[in-house]
Amino acid sequence: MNDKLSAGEELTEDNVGEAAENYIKLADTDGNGTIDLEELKAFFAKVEGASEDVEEIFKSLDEDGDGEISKDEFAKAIIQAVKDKDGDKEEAE
Ligand SMILES: [Ca+2]
Ligand SMILES: [Ca+2]
Repeated sequence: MNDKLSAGEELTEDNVGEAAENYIKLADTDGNGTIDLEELKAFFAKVEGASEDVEEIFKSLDEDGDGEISKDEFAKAIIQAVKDKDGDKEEAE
């Protein structure tokens, strides 16, 4: 089992699927391969303390609104986050 999660590794659209899978494994306590709101809440509570925004974050991640964050949805969110980070340089416009 590969539970390595290297935070320093650069994420690209090629490897983001794998990264998303790793993150989902961390939060997916019932092991069904997707993250529901309760799992996300528990995950946030673990990594950065309880956040009131978890429901908002969940909604923004759950693009198709089925109440679960799939690997693909998570991957898109990671790509977006990486793009936002990279965008700092170009935000002059
Ligand atoms: Ca789950
Ligand atoms: Ca979904």
